[in-house]
Amino acid sequence: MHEARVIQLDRGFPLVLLEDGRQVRCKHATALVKGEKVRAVIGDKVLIDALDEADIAQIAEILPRERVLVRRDPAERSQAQTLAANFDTVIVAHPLAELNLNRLERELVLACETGAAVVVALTKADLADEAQASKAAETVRNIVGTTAAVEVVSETDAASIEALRTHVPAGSMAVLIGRSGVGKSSLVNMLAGAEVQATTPVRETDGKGRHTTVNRAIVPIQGGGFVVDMPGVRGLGLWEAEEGLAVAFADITELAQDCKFRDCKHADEPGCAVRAAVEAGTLHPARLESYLRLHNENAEQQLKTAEAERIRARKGHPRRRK
Ligand SMILES: Nc1nc2c(ncn2[C@@H]2O[C@H](COP(=O)(O)OP(=O)(O)OP(=O)(O)O)[C@@H](O)[C@H]2O)c(=O)[nH]1
Ligand SMILES: [Mg+2]
Ligand SMILES: [Zn+2]
Repeated sequence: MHEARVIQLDRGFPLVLLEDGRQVRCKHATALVKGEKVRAVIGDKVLIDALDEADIAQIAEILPRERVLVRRDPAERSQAQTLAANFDTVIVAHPLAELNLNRLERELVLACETGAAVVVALTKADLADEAQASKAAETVRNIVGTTAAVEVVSETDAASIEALRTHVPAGSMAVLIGRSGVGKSSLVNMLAGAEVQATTPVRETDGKGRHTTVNRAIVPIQGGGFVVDMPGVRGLGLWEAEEGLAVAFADITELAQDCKFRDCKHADEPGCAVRAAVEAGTLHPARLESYLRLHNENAEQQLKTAEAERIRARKGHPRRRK
C-alpha cells in the first residue's frame, strides 16, 4: 500500500500523486464504491494498491478527511455531495460589479461550515469605476465582518493578485468557489504565473459563464501554495450547515443571545433582540431575511435527511455517512 493524494478529477480515472513524485491513474476498489458509493474527491489522501500492467492503480482506502466542502447533492435532495477535501482556505470569488448578496451569503455559509480560513475575492474590479468599487467593497466588508478577509482583485492589477497570494502561503491549499464566469480560472492562472487553466469570455447575450472548467485539479502556484480551481457551481444547497450559519451570520448569532427565548425564531416572539435591532436600524432587514431563508433551508434539509435515514433503517440499510 502507498499513500497518495488525489490531484486531478476529470471524466477519466482519478489522478493521484505518490510520495515518490509519480502520478498514476486509479480506479476505486469495488469494496469502496458498492453500497455507500464512497468516491475519492479532489484533495483526498488515499491508500493505493500496486499498479497493474495497464498502469492503473487501485484506491483501496480513503483516509479520514480533515476538512470537507459539502453541498446538498443537486440530484438527490437528501444526500450530501463532497466537493473537495483537506484544504486550508476557501476563496469565494464574486464579481465586484455584479454583487449578488444573497448568493454571497450562501457561499459564505458553505465556506464557513468547512472551518477553513475564508477569503472573499471581489473579481474583475477593472469593470467598475472607483466609486462603485469602493462602495461594493464596503457593502461586502459589512456583511463579512470579521469572518473572512476581503480582497478586491483584477487581472489588470498585479498587486491585487499578490495580496490574494498572501492568503495561500507555501504548503497550504485553497479551493476557489463561485459562479461560472466570475474569473476563478483567470485567478488561478495569475497565481500560477502561467496559463494552466482554460478560460472563456462570458456570453454576451446573458452575461453568464459557460462552465469552462469541468475538471478539478490541484494547481501549484508561485510562492509554494496550491489552489483547486472548482467548476462554477450554480446550485449551492446547504448541508448540515448550522455551524456555518452561526459563523457567517455572527452578527445575528450574537444578537440572538439576548433574545428572551433560547429557541427564538426572530419572528414575532416577545423580547426578540434580533427584531429589536432591525427596528433600531442597526441590523439591515435584508440581512435578517437572508439569514432566516438559509436557516429554514438548512432545517428543512435536516428534517428530510432524518426522514430518509428512518426509511433506510426500516429497510435495514446502514446509515449513510457525510
Ligand atoms: N475585465 C476583466 N475580465 C476578467 C477578469 N478576470 C477574468 N475575466 C474574464 O472573465 C471571463 C471568465 O473567466 P474565467 O476565469 O474563465 O471564469 P471561471 O470562474 O473560471 O468560469 P467557469 O470555469 O465557467 O466556472 C474570461 O473572459 C476572463 O478573461 C478581470 O479581472 N477583469
Ligand atoms: Mg474556470
Ligand atoms: Zn429573537
